[in-house]
Amino acid sequence: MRLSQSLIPTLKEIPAEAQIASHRLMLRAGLVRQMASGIYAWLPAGLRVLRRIEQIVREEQDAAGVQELLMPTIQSADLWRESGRYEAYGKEMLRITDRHERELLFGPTNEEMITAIMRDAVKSYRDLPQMLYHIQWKFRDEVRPRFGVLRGREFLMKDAYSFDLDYEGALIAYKKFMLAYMRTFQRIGITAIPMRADTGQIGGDLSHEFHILAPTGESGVFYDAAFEAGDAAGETDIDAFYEKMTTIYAATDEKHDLAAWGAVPEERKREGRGIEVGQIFYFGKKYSETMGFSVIGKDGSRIFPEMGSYGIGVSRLVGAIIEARHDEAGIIWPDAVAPFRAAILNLRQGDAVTDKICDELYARLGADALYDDREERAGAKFAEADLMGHPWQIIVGPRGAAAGMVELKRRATGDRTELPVEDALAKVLG
Ligand code: 5CA
Repeated sequence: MRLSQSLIPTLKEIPAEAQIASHRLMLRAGLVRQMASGIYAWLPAGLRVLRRIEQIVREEQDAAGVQELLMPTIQSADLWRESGRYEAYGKEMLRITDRHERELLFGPTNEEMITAIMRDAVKSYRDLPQMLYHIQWKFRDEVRPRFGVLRGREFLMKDAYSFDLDYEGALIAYKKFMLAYMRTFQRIGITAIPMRADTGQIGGDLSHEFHILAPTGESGVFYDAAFEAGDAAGETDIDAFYEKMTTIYAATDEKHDLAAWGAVPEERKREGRGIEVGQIFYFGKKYSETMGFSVIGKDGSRIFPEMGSYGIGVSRLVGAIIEARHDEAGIIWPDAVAPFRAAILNLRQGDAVTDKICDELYARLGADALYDDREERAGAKFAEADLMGHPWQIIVGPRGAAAGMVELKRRATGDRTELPVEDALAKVLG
């Protein structure tokens, strides 16, 4: 994209309404704008990040054998009356009435709907197990929407659901999702730690939250430094992986167990704050029984499937990644989710030599590059590139350009090296 022709409305001033770094930076870097309390428009650069995260999440769900479908945002109240959650959900649910006085709602999650779909389609034990997911906007009328997209009212979630004939099957599904989640976060370029958690509105008795460490996190977390290695997803045996994830100590303050904590060696004890970017639940027959979803077993008996649900906060991740990866100057995007892989900074726009090199770089890098072709001071271009957090900056100044050289800056380390155009391209593309 050419910056001169793009809608990337960066701000120099610090927006007064934003209390934490990620919110300030998302506004300042022109990624989002608030349209109503807790409701955001995703501007072009922000949408690119959201889509990249969504795509990694999708690929890892697909790789784990989970099938994608798409359920609507609007649901009928009657569906939720079947599980008893229509009344129980309370004020967080946005309730809507249509022109025929029919009661609808904007879905905060989809356990009821997926159970109804399965109830209609699946009749025999032969049709199970199944795992399904979708990536869809949710609405929760939070009492206190805050911190930008971290706690919004409208937000993008990947939610998945598993259906099994027995507890053993359901536990295998739970383990598969835990592994898929660790792989997803590793690919995104962040360390997330699974922690035993309460089940809240969703219900059930087994649950883990996945937390990214950041000082501004809403939850207090306690964990064993063994999690800092960040190589958990490399484990190939799923049972060994699950055993490891659930025996090394990690808990949110709600579930903190002082006895177990005492057994962690002093030098490995870590306390901090975390942002919950995902949560998985096993809740057995809670929805299959209340909603009358059963299949005929091998011996002709009626079996109510064992279920679990598995969420990732896709839009929350954008803010959470920035909380974990920024400095005074701006965002430091991990390569995998950056809106642009590289910025091309033309330090003398209109100069035949710098323009020629920049055009060539832009042609080679294509949509992965943001070309700063504005007639701006070099200082302003540097500051804006740092703010936007592109993993690479290719700086093209008149002196180097005359000799076919450019400067390559790595945002994460600040390292700058002068090198020939081809070598810079090879590094950025490599
Ligand atoms: N049905 C289950 C799992 S599919 C469910 O709804 N789980 S949840 O309530 O834990 O939400 C899943 C994820 O969505 C959370 O881990 C969090 O990352 C994200 N999320 C929840 N509420 C919000 C919110 N108000 N704003 C942004 N993200 C949110």
